[in-house]
Amino acid sequence: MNKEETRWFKTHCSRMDHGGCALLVGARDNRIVKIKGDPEGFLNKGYVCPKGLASADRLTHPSRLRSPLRRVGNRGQGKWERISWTDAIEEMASRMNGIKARYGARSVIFGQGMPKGLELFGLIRLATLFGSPNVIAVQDVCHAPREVSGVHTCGFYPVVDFHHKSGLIVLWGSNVTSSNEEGQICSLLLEQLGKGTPLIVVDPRRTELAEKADLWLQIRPGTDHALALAFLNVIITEELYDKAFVDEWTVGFHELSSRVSEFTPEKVSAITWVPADLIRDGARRYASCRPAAIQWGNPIEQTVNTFDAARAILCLMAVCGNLDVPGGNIQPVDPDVLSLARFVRSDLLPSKRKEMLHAFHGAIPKMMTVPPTYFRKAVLEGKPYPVRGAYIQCANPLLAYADSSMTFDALMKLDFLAVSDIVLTPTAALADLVLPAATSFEFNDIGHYGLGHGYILARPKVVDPPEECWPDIRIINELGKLISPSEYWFDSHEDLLEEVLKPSGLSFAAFAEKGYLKGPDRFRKYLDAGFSTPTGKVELMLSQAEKMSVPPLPCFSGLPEEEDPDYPLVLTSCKSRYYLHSSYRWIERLRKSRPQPRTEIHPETAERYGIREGEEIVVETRRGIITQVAHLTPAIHPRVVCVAYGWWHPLGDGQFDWKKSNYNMLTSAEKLGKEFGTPNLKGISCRVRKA
Ligand SMILES: Nc1nc2c(c(=O)[nH]1)N[C@H]1C(S)=C(S)[C@@H](COP(=O)(O)OP(=O)(O)OC[C@H]3O[C@@H](n4cnc5c(=O)[nH]c(N)nc54)[C@H](O)[C@@H]3O)O[C@H]1N2
Ligand SMILES: Nc1nc2c(c(=O)[nH]1)N[C@H]1C(S)=C(S)[C@@H](COP(=O)(O)OP(=O)(O)OC[C@H]3O[C@@H](n4cnc5c(=O)[nH]c(N)nc54)[C@H](O)[C@@H]3O)O[C@H]1N2
Ligand code: SF4
Ligand SMILES: [Mo]
Repeated sequence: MNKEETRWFKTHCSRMDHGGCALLVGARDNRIVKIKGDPEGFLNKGYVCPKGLASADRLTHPSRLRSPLRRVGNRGQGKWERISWTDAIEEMASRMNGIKARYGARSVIFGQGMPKGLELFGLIRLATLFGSPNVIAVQDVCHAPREVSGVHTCGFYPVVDFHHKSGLIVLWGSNVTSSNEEGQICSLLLEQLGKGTPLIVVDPRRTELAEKADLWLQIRPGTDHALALAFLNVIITEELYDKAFVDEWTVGFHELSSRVSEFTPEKVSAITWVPADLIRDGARRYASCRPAAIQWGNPIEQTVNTFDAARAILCLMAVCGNLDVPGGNIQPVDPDVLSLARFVRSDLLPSKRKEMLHAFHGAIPKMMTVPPTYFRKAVLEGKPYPVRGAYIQCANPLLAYADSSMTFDALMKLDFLAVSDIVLTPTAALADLVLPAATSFEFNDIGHYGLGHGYILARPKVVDPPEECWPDIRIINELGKLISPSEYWFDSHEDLLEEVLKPSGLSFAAFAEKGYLKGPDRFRKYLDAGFSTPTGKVELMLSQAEKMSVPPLPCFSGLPEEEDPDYPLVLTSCKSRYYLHSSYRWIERLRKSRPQPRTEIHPETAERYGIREGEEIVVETRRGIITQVAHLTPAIHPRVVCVAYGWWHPLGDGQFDWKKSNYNMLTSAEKLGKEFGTPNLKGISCRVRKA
């Protein structure tokens, strides 16, 4: 029999992180046979990481869900029957409509994990049209703090402009060679470093990039807000700031100056463990090498003090004149596509802002998705109103939300839970209905829409999905017709893509041909229209702070948790190069690279506790206990342990041992940062011992 020739497709990687690498994908007989980085890639220039190379393994994996499943035993018992898509969608619709009739639409929530493509915005549209203000997402610990604080401070979310040369780059709790943040940015960073751009790294671990850095500040986890205040102290005391910009374009400089005056490098050194002379050195370099760019990562938004951390770093960018300048932290201009507001149709639910669960907890305005803790509280306590049903897509909350036991209790208590995923996860195992999703390479999608980076990426399909696997956007479109006014939905879900692209004048096919669409490069836009804040200037001191009931100036109000002699070590985590959060531990190629959950621990500390390389250890906080495997490394501070996050055991049966090695068994959702409902994921007191 004649075998088909390999055909090559140009598309973008997706669902292995935020996506970003342009790929050349070879396929034959509806199977992907080869993946290569595309040298013409706008962001990656040929680069592809181990996850990208393994990404096709998902499609043909035996663990993959291949038909809708209905629970037949007790919840979580693992007994299922296969049902048709028609039955699945009808059952979902009738359960969701039933809860709506009894308790109101807001008692049904729509949940999403890390945004993967157009499906997040489709889900928000679905929730809105159904009448529920509650889309639950993980933004409390991922991006809302920096984005929303940015909007209130300077009118936008300042992202690094890696496309123009910077005078200096600071990686502040960001490790872009492992966790390629919001698209593939490590190639662009490495290119800059190759051209001699100096680098500062703020990280408790000596990462590969810290090795290359001109200055490495080994910070105590959870004290980034203090460090940023000390940077401001040095820059203001030594008058290194951009006087012209500060005079003309900021408000509250005087107040900020008095606020930071107490945060001397000496005082902050005691808090952060960074030597005072290194703090001075870092601050001076940041202020003098303009334009300087700060690539900020998750750690600044994973403690209860995240608002202070984000605000202090924003003030730093502003006073040094690094906002919206080429090579600094910019407000990218989006290409001409449908606006997010139009796509999600928030105009059709005017009560949304007041009705969202977090509005009852005093969250900051413009926080558009609900922090997971408030969702779980509403389920468990019925406050501020009951939540009884949930549809969750692209997420594994049992592993990804702080306090996994609380998540378990909440999911078990729901009247109805439907989950779409590509394999049965610990979360999906608790559902009433499990829907088999199609995944990357199996349908047309648009990447980076709505992420604020000024470009969108084409992800044309390469192969057909298994017969009964549906793209999330198709599930949404079909469910939408049954639970909301059908005129807002389409004959084919692909029409949603055409809607997004319409203003650009391109069809999806033409867009795919181009590969990406980018807005024009325009900088210092404030010169024309001012900053989009109430005062038209960068608000170092927030003019509406009282109204929003948030602190007007950044401050240091303490460590994330008080010190505790019973738990002498400080816990943190980082993302693994080989996995995405809790995803893909079932892919053999990736498991081979990192077969076990590894806790990084300093050799001196290990010796003190009699722990050897590769041994099983117990990590314990006041909240919980887990087991991982010790990895001894001098690259970490002796008082810090970096515990692998996202681990469950796909080869285990039933519920996949989701408690055993799961970092979020160690975290708590009791103490929260008020602005974003953020729990402490970092800087937690802990102890270790041999298992
Ligand atoms: N302790 C701690 N907790 C954290 C973090 C941390 O650093 N520490 N990080 C936080 C951050 S930054 C984030 S973004 C969240 C991430 O939270 P989640 O996004 O919930 O994390 P994942 O574990 O990646 O779960 C994603 C799920 O989507 C499934 N999936 C993949 N592709 C598709 C698809 O096309 N369709 C469908 N329906 N499903 C698909 C995967 O199989 C996986 O089960 O976690 C947060 N939680
Ligand atoms: N391979 C891979 N890539 C990913 C992801 C993934 O799960 N795996 N997730 C994606 C998602 S959703 C996101 S949001 C991004 C997140 O990517 P990042 O923002 O880079 O987040 P992390 O990898 O959690 O942490 C980055 C660095 O912060 C350091 N760190 C730990 N605690 C602290 C602290 O308290 N302060 C400071 N300054 N540094 C600290 C860690 O040692 C680590 O080197 O990555 C995306 N890309
Ligand atoms: S860095 Fe991200 S986008 Fe690039 S290949 Fe890896 S997973 Fe895909
Ligand atoms: Mo994230």
